[in-house]
Amino acid sequence: MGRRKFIRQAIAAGVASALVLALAACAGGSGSDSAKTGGNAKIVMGFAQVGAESGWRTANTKSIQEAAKKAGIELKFSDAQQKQENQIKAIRSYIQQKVSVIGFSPVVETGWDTVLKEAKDAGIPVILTDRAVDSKDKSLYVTFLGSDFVAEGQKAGEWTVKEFGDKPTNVVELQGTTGAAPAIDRKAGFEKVVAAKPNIKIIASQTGDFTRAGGKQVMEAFLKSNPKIDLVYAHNDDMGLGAIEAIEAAGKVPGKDIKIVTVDAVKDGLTALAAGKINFVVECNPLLGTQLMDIAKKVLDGKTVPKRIVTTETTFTQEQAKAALPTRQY
Ligand code: GYE
Repeated sequence: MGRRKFIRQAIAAGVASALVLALAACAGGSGSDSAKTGGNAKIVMGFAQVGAESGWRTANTKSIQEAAKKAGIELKFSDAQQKQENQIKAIRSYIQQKVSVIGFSPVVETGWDTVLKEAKDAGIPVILTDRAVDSKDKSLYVTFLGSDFVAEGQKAGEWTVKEFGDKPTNVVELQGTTGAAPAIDRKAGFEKVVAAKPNIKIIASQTGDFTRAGGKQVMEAFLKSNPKIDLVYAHNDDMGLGAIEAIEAAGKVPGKDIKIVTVDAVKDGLTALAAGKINFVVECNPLLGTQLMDIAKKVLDGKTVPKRIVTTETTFTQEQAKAALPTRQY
């Protein structure tokens, strides 16, 4: 090969490989931190949390903060006080700050398409955790990490059917936040199971907003207008604990005169279960932090992650609560 030809070829090869490198950088560009920064910049996660409404939420927030620290991820955290408009503002501010990735637990299921599209257009991947959105366009988020809330409702329903058999049973339901995925799904799961038993009737159902105060207030009203209540189905422990206060104030014995089944299995809930004031608890695991950080790293590395990652969970009887409490983390 002549010298000139060799040089020409070498230049062409050099140009081609530079092009490949540039293309690779562009391809990873939509949200890829390493592509944007040359591979060694710190990951910044903006996390739009629901609020601080329950023991579950407190444990979830702690898990996310601790896991971010461990993973070396810088966390920008916002508490929306259970208000959708606050979460939308938080997400917009994360987009403006050009965070690497957004973690998000949507307070309600509907109304997110516009802001999620803004994140997508800015090339920032969104990871849903804990609660889901009902967006038709699944490309608006990378994955949804969290529990199967319908299954949780079904477990509460199955226990109810076993516990009450063919006895005429009046159930009052304390729903979670109106429009929230766990409120919608826990209601549907429970109803699906008890529908097969005409002796079990849901005689009243109202939201207590997932808070202890809300559960207490709604239970007070239920007690006033319903002389015969056999079971409280509370969508979370905190509302169940509020109901206990209302039942005791009305001169009745929770766990005996009126039975209680709840969801979450936080320490306070399991303590009431072990004390016989609650009768059965379905677990919902709030410790999602480590998995969330792992997913964020994978996504920013350009790896694919499953569209849905379901948390594994169990249930607790009074005896099982006693055994679990000494080592319970949350
Ligand atoms: O059950 C409740 C919290 O979204 C699974 O939110 C979560 C729920 C949890 O307020 O305690």
